[in-house]
Amino acid sequence: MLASVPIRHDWSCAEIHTLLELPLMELLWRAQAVHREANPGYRVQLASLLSVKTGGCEEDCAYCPQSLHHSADVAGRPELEVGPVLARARAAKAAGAHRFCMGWAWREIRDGAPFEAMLQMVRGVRELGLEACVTAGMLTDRQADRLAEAGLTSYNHNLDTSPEHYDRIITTRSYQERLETLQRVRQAGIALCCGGIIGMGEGPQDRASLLQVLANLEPHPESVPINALVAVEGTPLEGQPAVDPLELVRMVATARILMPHSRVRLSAGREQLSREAQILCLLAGADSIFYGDTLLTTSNPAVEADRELLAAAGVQAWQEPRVAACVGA
Ligand code: SAM
Ligand code: DTB
Ligand code: SF4
Repeated sequence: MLASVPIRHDWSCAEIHTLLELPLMELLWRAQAVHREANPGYRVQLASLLSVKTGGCEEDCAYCPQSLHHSADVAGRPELEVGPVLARARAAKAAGAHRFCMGWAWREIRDGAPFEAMLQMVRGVRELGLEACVTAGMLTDRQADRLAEAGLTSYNHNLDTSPEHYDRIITTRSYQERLETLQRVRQAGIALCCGGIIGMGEGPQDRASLLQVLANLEPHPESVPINALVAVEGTPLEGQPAVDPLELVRMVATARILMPHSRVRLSAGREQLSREAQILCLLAGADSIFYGDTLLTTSNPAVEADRELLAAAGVQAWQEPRVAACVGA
């Protein structure tokens, strides 16, 4: 527990909005104070991402190139089997990754052979000594329990945006269903990875409202991915203007202040950021990135570029599970 940073779950939207709009130097100063205490070495977790089941998803998420509803749908890619997935996990580990995240373009987890394969993948990734994360939509209590038994470290399920802006982005699943999924994950004892996306036409109040829902979850999600929209051609959001990098810095800094112990992951959209903007995000409190040249379907900076980025920033990657490295913290 941090000595001087209170952990709160009662943030008001107005308080968060005020933080988001502080003069940048003041916001960075406050975020730094929290970040330096929580993570004095500025160490960064490298998480590699692999799409196991790509495209053909029945949900209509307006940002997503994997939705059946959009002409961007990247259909026709075969679902990956256990062997090739574990080979990719081994390669990610050899390249220095600490967590291996696997994605399924599903509305919800399906029982049967694909779920049994998912469990084998989780076991295999854990046996390699990596943290394992799955993102595959909604799940049942039983599926959450079985994932926990298989050793799953974390389940990613994003809120994506504010409750107020949500209906303009997704109509096939409700905000409430997302919150219930998060609850199921928690009840099974799996760590939560939950965040959102900026750049989808939301206003400053929406960003504050998304952060309010996240920060008022008790406990806070263990990791909070902050994505900038990757505006993919053929999705309804293809024409959205690029996010101002300083807006992303503000989002990261505010998330850090609100959720001092959470891993704040600088996620999609890094390819559009300069090296300097990424370093500002690290300074503002980001302590994790996706590592490897693809996200799920879109590209991400090359491994070599990220090694150079971390070297330029003078920060190190986690090599061991964080609990072991932080005993007593
Ligand atoms: N189908 C599952 C689900 O929706 O939870 C798992 C995969 S889904 C692609 C995981 C997350 O990726 C989404 O919730 C969204 O936050 C993020 N994402 C997808 N497409 C994106 C894009 N074009 N730009 C930024 N983030 C994106
Ligand atoms: C998250 O918040 N962002 C990642 C991960 N969790 C699953 C996904 C980003 C996807 C970007 C678009 C794509 O590559 O398809
Ligand atoms: Fe499907 Fe997930 Fe994409 Fe939504 S974000 S369309 S649920 S793969």
